Amino acid sequence: MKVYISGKFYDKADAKISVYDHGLLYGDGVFEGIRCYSGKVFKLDEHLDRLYDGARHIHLEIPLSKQAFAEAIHETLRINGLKDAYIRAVVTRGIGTLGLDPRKCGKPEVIIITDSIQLYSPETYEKGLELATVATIRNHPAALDPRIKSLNYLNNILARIEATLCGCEEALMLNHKGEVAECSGDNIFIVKQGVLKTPPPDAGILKGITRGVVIDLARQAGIPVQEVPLTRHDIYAADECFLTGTAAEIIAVSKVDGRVIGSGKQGPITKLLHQRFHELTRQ
Ligand code: PXG
Repeated sequence: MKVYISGKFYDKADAKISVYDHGLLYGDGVFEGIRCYSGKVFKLDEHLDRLYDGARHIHLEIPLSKQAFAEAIHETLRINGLKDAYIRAVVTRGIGTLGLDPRKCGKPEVIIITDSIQLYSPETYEKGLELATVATIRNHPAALDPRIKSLNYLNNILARIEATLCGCEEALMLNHKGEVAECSGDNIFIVKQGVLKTPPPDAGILKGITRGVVIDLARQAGIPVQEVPLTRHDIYAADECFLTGTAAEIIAVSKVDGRVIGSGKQGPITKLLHQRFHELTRQ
């Protein structure tokens, strides 16, 4: 497997970044997780828009146009002979000094890794995922806006550790207002009386690309969709609950904090959206 680093391709074993890179020293950078289905990169423009918006926010100038970035992704897939893949695009601040000042860094590094990803077992997709609400709240948007997919994922990792300690595979994270935000690496949806509901972007969440696709698919299927603040009560009392993300795609939630959600199995609307998503990506 070849890895792209700033215009050159390296074997996986030789694909290395300096220990002085502020991406490593401070988590200073942005990234994307993207999927390629049957040779077509899924929602590439949306992923690049989010990457470049995040870079703007952190005052990081990506040394490639969006078009050149897209070409680099396609070239990496081509060199590795991949048609179905998970793509990790990373832009770091670059090599700097042992001080925070990003002005002391040289050129940002652009990294493109192509590989595969399987977050959950087929059995978990079948049975549904168990969540635990964790004490670690999602980053306050005024501190580090969750809309930036930054290289600093400690907030999410801490949440994941807490979930694991509770015997669950995913964490339900609340925001600073105590409302439901999202999971450590996925957005959350519920169905209540035929209405699909998910927290709005200003609840302090990553505005997931899969989330957007699922909202579109639901509207096309005539399912009413509401982007509204949700509480834990809404989750516990939901008829259905599922998560969305590039890696997980759509996965049903069977239990939250020990409460069985709906029937405890993948509900009819989750199933329909899962099928539509599959048709869209595997057509
Ligand atoms: N919330 C958070 C915090 C995320 O990190 C999502 C929601 C879903 O967004 P997308 O755009 O993917 O629908 C994410 C994305 C991994 C992995 O390695 C995690 C994500 C994406 C790809 C891989 O666990 N999270």
